[in-house]
Amino acid sequence: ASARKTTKVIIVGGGGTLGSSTALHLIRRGYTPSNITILDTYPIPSSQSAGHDLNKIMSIRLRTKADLQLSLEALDMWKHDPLFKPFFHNVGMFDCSSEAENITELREYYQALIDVNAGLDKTNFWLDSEDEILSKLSCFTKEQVKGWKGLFTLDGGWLAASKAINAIGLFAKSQGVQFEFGEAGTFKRPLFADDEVTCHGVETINGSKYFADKVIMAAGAWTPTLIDLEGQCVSKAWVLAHIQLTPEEAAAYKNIPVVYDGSYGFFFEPNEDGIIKVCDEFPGFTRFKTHQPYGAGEPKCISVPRSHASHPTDTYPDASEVSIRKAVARFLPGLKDRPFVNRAMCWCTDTADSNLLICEHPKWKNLILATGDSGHSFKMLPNIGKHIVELMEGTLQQDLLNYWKWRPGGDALKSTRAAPAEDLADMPGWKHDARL
Ligand code: FSA
Repeated sequence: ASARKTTKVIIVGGGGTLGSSTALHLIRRGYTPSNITILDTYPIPSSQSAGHDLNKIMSIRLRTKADLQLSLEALDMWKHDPLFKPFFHNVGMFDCSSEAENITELREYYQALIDVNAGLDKTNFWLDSEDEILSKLSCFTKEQVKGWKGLFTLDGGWLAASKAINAIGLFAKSQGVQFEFGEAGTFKRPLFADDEVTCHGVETINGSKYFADKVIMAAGAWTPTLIDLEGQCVSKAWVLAHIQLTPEEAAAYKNIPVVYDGSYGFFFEPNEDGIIKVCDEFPGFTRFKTHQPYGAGEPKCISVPRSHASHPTDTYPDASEVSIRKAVARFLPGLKDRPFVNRAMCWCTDTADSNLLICEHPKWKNLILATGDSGHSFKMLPNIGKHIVELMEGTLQQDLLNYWKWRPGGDALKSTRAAPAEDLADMPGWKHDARL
């Protein structure tokens, strides 16, 4: 406990999901807030973080072995923790399809949820007919959902993502956490003690130096561009569009569950301003460049994110417009020709096996990596930081240590997805200002 009072921690990317959660759990565990420094290019909630979004999906997933424990812990905190509760819209989620193969997979997934013996039979239901679907999703017509089947869960819904990170930021500020943004908060390189092995700080691009006992690299999709991760993470963009509804239209969609169909995409209940977010589903877009992250002996071919925050005229590829329109036609046929009021890309970073990468760097003591979200980590905002702090303190449970360890090899370009990511260089339409 006394070590907690005096240990200084720097969180690189502290304005995003994993970083802000770490700051919160350091405070909750008794670390002295003024010994915690959050560095980020943008103020918390960092506008280039994937978590800087209207909404993200909450549901229990079983993609990796850690998912069940982590999503149950998260669900409990989204429901009960006073800091997080206001941001969980527990409207349910409908995972559906009308294609035989996908329906079989969904059924297996439903069965797997029941088989984990966590009482999920009380909150998960198989909807097998149009009438059963309409009883949960009044926004659809019977004609529209012909042949659809799927899994309806009460354990899901949407998270007001950016607002939840903002709440952590406000709490951290009120407690006295230190913040540095802009050039003063943008990582340049780690700093080492005389042994050249013990990391004891960070230099940022304006030349400022910050010193600490532990440095946590939680820069999300930017992490592999900052520190050489030996190909373990490949950063990819996913895309989103917003539709503005009138208040009357929005009222018709109030409290509807998140609807997700892997062949089309997904959409969310309109927010308080009547904005519906619609996404397609695909294996992501890379942006490979020659780039030399810290620790690499020479420049490498690395997928380097380019944020909407730094490049506000960027949108998404023409191909995404087609597939998002297809999702709108499927889910919201009445809005099929409605203009999009916002189009953007959002950057995540995949590992080969979709497990997070949360470990001490094998070469450098006290430099801790917390990245490899694999596109499914926002839902763990309330609890992931607890495990990052446990890793830092050497008390992380053995199975999580093992899933999240340093593990070069494997194919993070494809990851566990249907196909490898395509590169933005081959996808016209997203870049609108040649000067940027
Ligand atoms: O089930 C989920 O929690 C969906 S995460 C949303 C998403 O856009 C993915 O659909 C996409 O494949 C990528 O992982 C980014 O996140």
